[in-house]
Amino acid sequence: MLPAYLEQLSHILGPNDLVVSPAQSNPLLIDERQLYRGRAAAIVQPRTTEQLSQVVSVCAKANVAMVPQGGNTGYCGGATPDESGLQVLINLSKMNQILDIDAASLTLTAQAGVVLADAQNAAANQDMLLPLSMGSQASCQLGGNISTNAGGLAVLRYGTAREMVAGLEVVLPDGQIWSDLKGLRKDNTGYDLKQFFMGAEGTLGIISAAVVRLQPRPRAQITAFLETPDLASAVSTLMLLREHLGDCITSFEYMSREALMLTLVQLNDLRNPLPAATGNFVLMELAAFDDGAGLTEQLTRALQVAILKFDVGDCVVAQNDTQRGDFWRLRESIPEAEKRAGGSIKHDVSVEISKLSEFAVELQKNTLAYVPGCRISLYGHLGDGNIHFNVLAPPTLSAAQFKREFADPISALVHSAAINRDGSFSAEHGVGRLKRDLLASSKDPVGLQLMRKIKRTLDPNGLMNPGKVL
Ligand code: FAD
Ligand code: 2HG
Ligand code: ZN
Repeated sequence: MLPAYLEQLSHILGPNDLVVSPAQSNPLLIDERQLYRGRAAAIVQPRTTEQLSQVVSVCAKANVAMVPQGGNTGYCGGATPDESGLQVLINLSKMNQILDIDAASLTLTAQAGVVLADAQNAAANQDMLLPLSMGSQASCQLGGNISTNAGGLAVLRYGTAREMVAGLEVVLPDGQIWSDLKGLRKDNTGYDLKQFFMGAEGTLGIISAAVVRLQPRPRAQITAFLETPDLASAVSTLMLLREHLGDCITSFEYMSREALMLTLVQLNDLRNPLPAATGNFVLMELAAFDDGAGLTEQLTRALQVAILKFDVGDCVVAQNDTQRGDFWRLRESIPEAEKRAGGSIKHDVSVEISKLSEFAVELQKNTLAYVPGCRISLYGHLGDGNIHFNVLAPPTLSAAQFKREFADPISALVHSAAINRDGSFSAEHGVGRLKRDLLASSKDPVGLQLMRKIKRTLDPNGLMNPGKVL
């Protein structure tokens, strides 16, 4: 016989909204990186905020823990239930309606389960830009993006997910609905409550809808692929370009030679735009509100200075949308390339941009000394001081054995290097289950105490995504 609360859930949900078939449920119980395989008492897919609220209320009354899940692309196991089989997985995929686009206010209001790419397209269809973008955009959801405070490829100009949120609706751990979807630019009526839920990774409530800020859509994008000798030169080049071009620079992504070559080997339909280059690479993008000719000229002049001062090499500018797409595909395919090579030990660390080069050089040296022959796929959001320092097995070891034996010590090396330089051990992917202990051991004690107090206040029974973050 079903426990009473499961019986109640089946009355709240539509007949197909309780996932029962293993073909449907299995992928939802494993995280993107296959670090965790959970079990669930039930997997539910509500369609409305009211249904979601009733589901949460039933679980709360039965003292059953809940795990919110969006597109399940997260990197820290935050959306996977534990192995007990006692938690209810609340998957938001069916809450996928765009509710409103307001051109005057430049906002888009949507249910939390809208896939990021669908929200981007809806904005573009009305000649506006939703500037959040990342390699997982075909699967990740707005609610997941906000809950992880996702970064991505245009933080340099537009900020992280948090900076794009103008309003939220949240189902609290007891089932109450807190709604602030007015999307006001200005509202100084006390605490900014929505901030608690952004980056909380589903530990304080379930985001059911959001108002996100849009931007005017640039008329032209100048996308350039540049050869650079090293990170230090790339950082200096960015500083110089900022002086010349101001905040037209929307992206400035670094790709080490090793990361790019790995991608070209693993995805053999991709081409290197600079086949003769022997150094490392930067993919940068500028936004213009005219035909872009003037900005291209300014960029060319600034790069001529960078060639002389910082030894940068060749540069190729995309001539059309297809070429632009090809450049971006190279950058966005690096995670897939690592996966095809058997996987990597992944890190997403940040330090002040002025310390980035020295940090990475020393870390590379120490990592290679620890595991001679390992391959370091170093790339990422240079403009944000955030790099992915991903380590792949040396040719002498299988990827599986390498990850089994070396994941912990190499991650300890990388994370302590970032922490010792006043950096962050998780610049964009969050904490989840994977880095919970690291947070507990490295966060400032007063900050940690405050976080625990907030958790206890909003979720006194500890039912919302327990075991994650805190
Ligand atoms: P999920 O993985 O489903 O969940 C993530 C966390 O949020 C979990 O703790 C979950 O409980 C919680 N959550 C999900 N939905 C809700 C909700 N509605 N309410 C409350 N809590 C919720 N991340 C970046 O920041 N930048 C990148 O550039 C980037 N690139 C990526 C590229 C690839 C190829 C992949 C696979 C991942 C990448 N990621 C990146 C990581 C990931 O895509 C982001 O963290 C994304 O924001 C997660 O969204 P999701 O909908 O998949 O969330
Ligand atoms: C990116 O910048 C993502 O491409 C993924 O944050 C990084 O796979 C990774 O390590
Ligand atoms: Zn990233």
